Amino acid sequence: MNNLRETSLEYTPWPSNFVARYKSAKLWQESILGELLKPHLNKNKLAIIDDHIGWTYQELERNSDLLASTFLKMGLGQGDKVVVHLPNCCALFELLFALFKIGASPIMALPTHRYGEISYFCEFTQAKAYIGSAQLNEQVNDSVLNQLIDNKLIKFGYTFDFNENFISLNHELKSQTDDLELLNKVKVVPSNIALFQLSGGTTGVPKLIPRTHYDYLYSVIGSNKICNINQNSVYLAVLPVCHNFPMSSPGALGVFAAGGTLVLSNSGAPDNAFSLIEQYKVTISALVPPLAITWLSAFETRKNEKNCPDISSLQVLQVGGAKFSFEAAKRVEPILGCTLQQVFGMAEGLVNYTRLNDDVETILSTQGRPISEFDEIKILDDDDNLVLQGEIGHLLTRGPYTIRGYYKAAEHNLKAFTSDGFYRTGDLVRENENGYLIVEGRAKDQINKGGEKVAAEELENYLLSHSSVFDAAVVAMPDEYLGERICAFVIAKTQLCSPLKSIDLNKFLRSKQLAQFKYPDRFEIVKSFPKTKFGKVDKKALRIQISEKLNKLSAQLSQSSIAEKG
Ligand code: OOB
Repeated sequence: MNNLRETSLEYTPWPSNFVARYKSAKLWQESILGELLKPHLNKNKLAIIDDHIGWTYQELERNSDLLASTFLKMGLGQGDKVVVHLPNCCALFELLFALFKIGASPIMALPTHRYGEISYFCEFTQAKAYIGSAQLNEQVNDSVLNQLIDNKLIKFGYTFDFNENFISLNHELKSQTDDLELLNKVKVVPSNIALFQLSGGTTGVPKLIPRTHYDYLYSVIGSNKICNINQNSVYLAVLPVCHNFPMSSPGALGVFAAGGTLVLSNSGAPDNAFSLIEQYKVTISALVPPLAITWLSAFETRKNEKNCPDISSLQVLQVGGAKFSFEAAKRVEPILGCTLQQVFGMAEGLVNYTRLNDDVETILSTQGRPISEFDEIKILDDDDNLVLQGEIGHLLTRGPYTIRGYYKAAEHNLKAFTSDGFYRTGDLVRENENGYLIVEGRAKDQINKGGEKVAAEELENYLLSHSSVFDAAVVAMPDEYLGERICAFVIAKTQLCSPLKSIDLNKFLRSKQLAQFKYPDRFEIVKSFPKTKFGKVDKKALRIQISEKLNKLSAQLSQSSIAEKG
């Protein structure tokens, strides 16, 4: 087991004057995530519901205590890393609370991640355990676990199924015990890493984001105040709940902090979601823009039907993760009858919200303002000078819940953070006269596929490892539904026996076992790339090139369909 001293060296700490400032302003409390359920234990209140079961606060607390004790007996504890790879289910929270309580840090993998990403997380963090679920996809998860074991990447590995018989991870580990003695001796301090979020990334490999109990709890409590989360709140999570948005903004943890109820589902499909809203009288949910648009269209159609579900309990719909267009934002209140809240956040920290009582114009046309008056914002030009009020520039931020450095990434941190600790978000924004941010674009080399982030460099590296590829450049191409999709421009090596085909590249990438959303939606095999005056690949020109080509193709398509009809 690692000791606390080692654990604390794994992240760039806030300088002591900032620690003092955040503590004296009572932003950072002497509390840990593992204690979040405690104030609500005597209310016999339902804390969490999934497709199979529901647990009260007491049950969730008890199950996670037992699991925590089991882990301690197995030799898992303070400072250990555990890769958590589960769908939205009650057992996920049983697991997370167990890990928080013993001072081990979960790495919050997404259900869509595959062996390619998971093996990297295990290796890079020297994780002791991997916990997946057969329910995610039997073959996939079994094979992830088997490969991790074959390659000796972890000490403990579990996949578990859950249905009426297997509802609790604790059951699966088959070590139910009332002996909480070991657990009672564990002392977890709030400056420790509570969990690792994953960065959407711009580099060859995903970066890990160490979030401490101090900073994460503060962001949750701050979010609760803004979003009016209280014991009557019923939050429906249909996005993968390990992502920072549904986990902490204010998300699942916000609901637990306030004593509300969390409803978990693995499907955001409108019919499923609307019936859950009706059944559990859901008051708030969080979506990415494409899903929000799907809900809007579906409800607009169903509204006048006789058996239209009653979603009148829904007070707030949060939309974030990617830019929500003004046109779509305008439809939320009239169609769904609830308040829209735009959320512009990042797993590294800073989260901006429109406020529930903001005027309509602000709600529809801005991405909100920061949680805290202690969040510092700078908007800079390309030479790191402040832009004039209202002008577009690079967003930098520093504050009580924004990390000071990625985990074990000293070199990258020098670029991603300024010497005085500001994080370079890579987003292009402007600030209106009321301090609200409007996201205008992105300077980072990333594709945002409807909220799912793909680092161009990660895909380029994989493509470059193909024996027939000479060079690769991955860019975003416009998409009506997702906002962006992925286009990979590839130059083949000369003197190949047979021409390089998209299908070969596709097959090759799939052999790397990556998350489905990372696979390019289109390949363009070209002879050369346009270059900037500094000799770098001109990605802007490539983006224009593919966007013009798609426009032409769709014009041709609509002409031929008119001709056919005629
Ligand atoms: C959230 O977190 P990440 O880490 O997956 O992605 C962060 C990036 C931002 O830097 C920005 O580029 C983009 O996603 N983004 C938005 C946005 N919200 C996030 N771009 C435009 N408009 C928005 N509303 O995506 C995240 C974390 C916490 C709360 C909400 C979202």
